[in-house]
This record gives sequence, structure tokens and C-alpha cells, in this order.
Amino acid sequence: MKNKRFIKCILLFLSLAILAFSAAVIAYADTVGTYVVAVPQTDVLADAETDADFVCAIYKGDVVEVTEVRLGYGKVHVNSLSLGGWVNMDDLQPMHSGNENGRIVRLEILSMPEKQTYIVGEETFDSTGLVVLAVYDNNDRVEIRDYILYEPSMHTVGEKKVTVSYGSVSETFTVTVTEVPIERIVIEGSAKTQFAEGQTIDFTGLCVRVVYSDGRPERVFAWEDIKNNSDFVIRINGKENSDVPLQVGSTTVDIYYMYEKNAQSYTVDVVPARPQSLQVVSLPDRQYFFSDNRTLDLTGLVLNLIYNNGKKETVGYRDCEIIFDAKNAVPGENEIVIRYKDCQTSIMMEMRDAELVGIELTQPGRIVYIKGALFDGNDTVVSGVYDSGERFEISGWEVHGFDTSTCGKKTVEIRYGEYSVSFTLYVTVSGYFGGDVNLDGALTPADARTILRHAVGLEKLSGTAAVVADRDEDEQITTADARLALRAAVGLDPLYMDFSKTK
Ligand SMILES: [Ca+2]
Ligand SMILES: [Ca+2]
Repeated sequence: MKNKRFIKCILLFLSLAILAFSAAVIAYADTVGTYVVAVPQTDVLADAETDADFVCAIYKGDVVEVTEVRLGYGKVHVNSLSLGGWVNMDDLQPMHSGNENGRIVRLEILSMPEKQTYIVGEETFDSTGLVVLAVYDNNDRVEIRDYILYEPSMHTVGEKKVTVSYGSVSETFTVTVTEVPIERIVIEGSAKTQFAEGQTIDFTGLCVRVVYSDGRPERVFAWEDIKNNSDFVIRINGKENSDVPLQVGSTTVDIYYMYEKNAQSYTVDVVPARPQSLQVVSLPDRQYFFSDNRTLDLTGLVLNLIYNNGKKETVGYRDCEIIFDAKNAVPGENEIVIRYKDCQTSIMMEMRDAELVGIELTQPGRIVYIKGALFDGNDTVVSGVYDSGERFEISGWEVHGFDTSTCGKKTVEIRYGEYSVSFTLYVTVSGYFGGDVNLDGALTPADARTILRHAVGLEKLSGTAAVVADRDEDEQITTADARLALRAAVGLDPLYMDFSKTK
């Protein structure tokens, strides 16, 4: 038992001794193991002893496996090239994983990322190729991969600091963000060179072709793209607002793409705003006129006065000069010229004959007749109603149903062609409305007063007036007649009342 324990102790001691030995030699670059190239470039040689026969080069950060060491050279195999050879061990650093007993004092960038130059706005940071070593207080170096990388903003041009952090230590390196490699911009096409006051810059028709210096395809931007692309800057007289209304005078317009060196400058002429044309917005409701009166009705006609800067102003036709030679108008279409502020336009108006669509009694004339009288049309006015909406007095109409053989209310018809209109007239014994003692055709309180004065003996009526004063036709003039006349005068009774039935 004692022997066995002794052997165990010996074995343990030997194991520890081997481990300690291994740990001691691992720091020296003279033994087999994994190494990383520590110099910018070193050669792999076919023969370590002759120091000759170049096979290939390996570069900083390349990781190689040294399988044998002879004369300060390590035998390596370059996997990526399927080549093997010998490398000066002085150019290599041992790489081993783990050093739990040491303290990391700093980080070391063994190999920078492959990509160290970026184009602004187009490329994002790429850490491929970055090899970071943790340096321990015993000077051991161990590659770490679980570091934290603080990437810089790549949206502006310049040197950008990248920070690698691991635990409490960190290291930085820089990458470069460069401008988009634009060789030049070429302006193509043509655009307006004259604008009107109040307009905004519009270079429709103009294109910008961007030529790059890195061989990438050219890009072409039309005006709409230019206006809406934030990579373009448009300056009007030095101010960065392309939507500002232009002012009269020579105006400088600068367009640049991404950088001010890619600029193109224009000078445009801005002229004062002035009316340019007159446009019909809506036509007249009635696009014809009648041959009889040749009068234009332009109701509904609305015009726009268009300025050279695109501004519109609504103009009523009443403010316009209407040029229409009514006397020489012809049946059918006639051109009517409309002028306003040195601008003019025209509309077509058809001349046609108005059509009669009815008749109306404009003025009945005499409506109370004495019994047996003949029709008196002297004051009767009959009008034709036309499709033009107009009414014109017509003659040649006929009266039907006129009968004064009896007293009373009569309906009389006036006929004209196929049209007719009826009206009422009255036949009385006196030829006047009862009560109208002053014989003026109307019943007023004055008539009623005169009748009353007669009834009470203050006045004496005679002749026709005496007949008319008897409004209720009872053959005597009393206060009742005065009262009835007053009722009619104030509208309580109609002008004509048939009292024959009450007798
Ligand atoms: Ca009267
Ligand atoms: Ca009476």
C-alpha cells in the first residue's frame, strides 16, 4: 500500500513537473504549436537550412501551425495555398488559448480589418480580418474573439475611431470614411432660362449625369429627381431654398450634387408678372341669342386671366370688353370676342329666331264696362312669351266671350294663334265699380267719405256719381253704401260685388 501511494505521488509530481515545464516553454517561440505572423510579411522557404527557395509569403495576422522547429525556423503548412515550408520563428508569435492565471493588462491589435477605407453612406463597417490579442501581465498574448466592438458612425467623411473593448481594457484603431468617388457631374438637356416674378425654379428638361471615378455605372437624374433628392442642393441667389418665389432680375441658380465641387451655376432672367392670356372657365348658360333683339346674355360666363407666372385671376364678363357686331350677326354661329387687360379670347354664340311658347295678358286695360258697351282694347297689352324667356307685345290677337248684354262678372278670352289667355271683366249699370264716386276706376276711403257726406246731407251727388254711389244697388244712397265702399277700399270686400242676387 505504501509503495502504491509512493508511486502515485511520483506520478503526480511528474505530471505537475511536465505541466510546469510546458507552461515555462510556451512563452518562447522555439517549439511546436499555433503561431500568428507578427510582422507585416514573412517568407515561407522550402528549406530551413539553406535559407533559400521562396515558396510564398504569409502576412501579419495569418495563423500557422508549427509542426517542427529547426535552426530557428518553424515548419508550417499554409492551408489556403496547400503549400508547406519553413518560416523564421522570430517573425511569429505563439498563440494559445487560455491563461486563467494571468491578468490582462491591455489589448493589442494584431491584425487590422481587411477593409479600412469606406465610402460614406454606402458602406458599413466590416471587421473581417481583425485579430485582437489580450496581453497578460506575464507578457503572454492570447487571441480573443468575444471582444465588444464600438463601431463609429459611417455617415460623415473622415478618420473614424473604432474601439475594441474586453473586460476593463480597450484598444482603438482608425478606419477612413471617404467621399463618394464622383469624378464630375455633367448637365444635359435644356431648361427654361426665363421665369416670371413669383414663379419657382423649374428646370424641367434638364438632367444631371454623375460620373464616378471608381468605374461604377453613371447615374442620370431628371429635374424631378433632382428636386426630390437630398443629395442635390439648389441655391437661388445663394440661398438654399429652391421653392422661394422668384423676384424680378437676374438670378443665379446653383445646383450641386453631394459636394460643392460638383456644382453647376445658371443665370436666369426673372421678368415682371403680367397677364398673358384669357381663358374661358365656363361658357354662358345660354349659348345663343335671338335674331329679333340680338342681345347677348352672357350669364354664367366665367373667365380666368392667366399671368406669365401661372397665377390665375377670375374675371367676370361684365368687366370685359365684349366685341360683338350685333347688326351684322348672321344666323348660326357668331364669334364673340372678349377682351380684358390686353388679353382676349372668343366664344361662339348661335343666332336663332326666338320661338313663341305662350301669351300673357300684360295689362288688361278696361275691366269694368257699362252695359251694352263694345270691347275697348286701347289699353289692353298682350305679350308673346318666347323661349328666350323674353316677352314682347303682340298685336293681332282676338277677343272671345266678350258680352255686355247683362251686368255681372265676365270671363273673356284673348286668343293668338294656338295660345290663349283669360281675364275677368265686369259689366255694371254705370260702367264703374259701385262706390267709385269720383269715377277714377279705384275705390278709396275718399270715395266712401263722399258717399257718407251725401248720405248725411253734407254733399249732393248727381248724374253718374249718384248712380255709382249706390254700391248695394238698392236705389238709395245711405251710410250702408259708404260702409260697403270703405270695406272694398280697405280690401275687406272685392272691388266688384254682385248685389243683384241679394235684392
Ligand atoms: Ca274712386
Ligand atoms: Ca244703396
